[in-house]
This record gives sequence, C-alpha cells and structure tokens, in this order.
Amino acid sequence: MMPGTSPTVAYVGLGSNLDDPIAQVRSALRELASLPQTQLAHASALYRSPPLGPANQPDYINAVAELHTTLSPVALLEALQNIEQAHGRDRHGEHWGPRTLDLDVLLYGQTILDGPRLRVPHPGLAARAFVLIPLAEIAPALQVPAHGPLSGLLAGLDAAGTERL
Ligand code: ROI
Repeated sequence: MMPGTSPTVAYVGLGSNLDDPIAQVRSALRELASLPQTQLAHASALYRSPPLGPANQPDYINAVAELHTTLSPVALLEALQNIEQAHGRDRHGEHWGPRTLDLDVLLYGQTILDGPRLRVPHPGLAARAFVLIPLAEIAPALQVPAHGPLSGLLAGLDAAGTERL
C-alpha cells in the first residue's frame, strides 16, 4: 500500500477449543494489536458456543476484532496464519475438528473477494451465531457486503447456546 493510504476497516473472527481457549483468544487479541500497519480498534467480549461441525469436541471460545489496517487482504490473511501457527495450529486434523486457534478474515471494508485463498465476506458469516453476535456487539450498524444490514442477519438467527462470558 502507498504511504498515506487510508486504512480499511476489517473484521477478524477468533475461535479456539483446545489448550485453554480463553487464554488462546486473549493472547491472539494482543497479537492482533501488534500487527504491522494495523490498529486494533475494538474487540468484542468472549463468548462460549457449542461446536458447529462434529459434536464430539469441546465448546468454543469466540470473539470478533475490528482492525483498521493498510495491509492488503492477502497480507492480512498471511499475518493471521502466522499467529495461528505460533499458537500451534495443526492444519492436518479432522475437517471441522477442534483447533487451538482459528483466525478468519470476516470482512474487509466493503470488498468482495472470491479467490482460491481467501473469500470475503467469510462464507460462513451469515449463518453463524458465534460470529454474528460478537460482531453486532462492536458494529451494530454494519452493512455486510452481499448480505445487507447485520441486523437482518441477526433476526434470522438461532442464537441458542452462544453465551457471553
Ligand atoms: N464452532 C464454533 N462454535 N466456533 C468456532 O469458532 C468454530 N470454528 C470452526 C468449526 C469447526 C466450523 N466450528 C466452530 O472452524
């Protein structure tokens, strides 16, 4: 990015259900705050949610962070993957299985991307209570590209089980 380019408002989803998930998410928030070219503008509370996917895994701790960044979408993705790896993320486990730390680019401004590495808005965003509820805490008036108002997505949601800590 050129110097002086104004930052983009990006939202990142955090999730963990292994190795002290609360500590994983808290330390990941601190690491997001120290990314280059990036400010952590807001962080939601932590939420406990039942697993989406195989049920024989622990509940998740989830949160959402608002970043103001001049990193490109793919540079941001790579920075998130570096943090995941530093948390011992093993990408060879069962599909939708448990994980020490998952960091997803949920939204990158009003950008829509449909690439092999990165899809934005995140394809699961519109249906996942553990994303939408913390997102609404920090950005209640958000317009979600290709989906419209966040409030509309929340209205159609089964929020049962997602509990604010
Ligand atoms: N389920 C919950 N509740 N929270 C997550 O962050 C989460 N992440 C995942 C899958 C395995 C889809 N299930 C999840 O990647």
